Amino acid sequence: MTNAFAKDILTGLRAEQKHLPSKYFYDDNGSRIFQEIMNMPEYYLTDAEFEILSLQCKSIIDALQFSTPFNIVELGAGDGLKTFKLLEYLVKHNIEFNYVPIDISQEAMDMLSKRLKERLPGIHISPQVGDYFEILKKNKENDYPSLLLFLGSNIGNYLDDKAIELLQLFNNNMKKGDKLLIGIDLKKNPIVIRDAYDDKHGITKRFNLNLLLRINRELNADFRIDDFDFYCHYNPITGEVKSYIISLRDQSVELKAINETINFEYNELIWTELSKKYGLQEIQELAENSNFKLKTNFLDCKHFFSDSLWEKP
Ligand code: AVI
Repeated sequence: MTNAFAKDILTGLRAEQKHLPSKYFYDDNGSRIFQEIMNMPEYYLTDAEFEILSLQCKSIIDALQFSTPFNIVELGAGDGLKTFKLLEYLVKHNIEFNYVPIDISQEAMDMLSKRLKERLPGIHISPQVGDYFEILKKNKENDYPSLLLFLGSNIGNYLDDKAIELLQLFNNNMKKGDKLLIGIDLKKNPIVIRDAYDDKHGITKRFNLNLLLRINRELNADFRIDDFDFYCHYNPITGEVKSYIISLRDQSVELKAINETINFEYNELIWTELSKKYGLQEIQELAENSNFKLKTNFLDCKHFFSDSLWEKP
């Protein structure tokens, strides 16, 4: 089997404890549902990070201590909405920089460049579509220093060892003195976190079940969506939100494109996502374990979220 999607889905569904990778949530429909999540008042992460990047842009830029023009390389830029205030500040203050948004979606990059050129005339923007590391490797050759942006608590979707592996890879593709601004969701009142993920509108449930629809479409499968439900749980000690799909009956599902049948027991769980929350001490450890030096944590006024600035020493 050559198709990575088919391979990953099959490995997850054949496992003793079934699981599906959350990176596959984001087909066109899943990306739209994620926009709905980010617009829910309960999903505080978006507003908290927007507040940090709007109100503290001066402090963030001052903390970079770059004396020459620099690159801002945003990993997974999407619609670039969060970054806008930071870019606006730089343009307004005639600070020289080149913005390099990276995303897997060509459409998202075309729209982002068009909008930014309209709203911030004179901005230097070099959008890139493709693999983060290929692009980062090229950027390492660049003479100017770089600020990498990895926002939105994306790091929370990685298991501890995978998070360190990813951050070390970032590190290896950076120059001495380059900075990383990483968005990290903080531990807080567990009720706030529970309400953001186990939302009463059922949007996060739709986000999860959409993955079954994607499997139906791409692997010619016959998941009956009404026979599955959604469950999620926040553990305030470990900081882990874990999301699951539940099989509501004994059933089997055919994946015709790959000639496979998967059996589900009544109440069997499929683990779909980890969304980890960190304490400030854990952020310090994460930075050290991935060979960075933590410079400053920029927090929102409620102390829900941190945009943490790290340096490659
Ligand atoms: C993309 N990622 C940081 C989101 C999160 O909070 O873990 C995805 C998400 N899952 C449920 N709601 C939002």
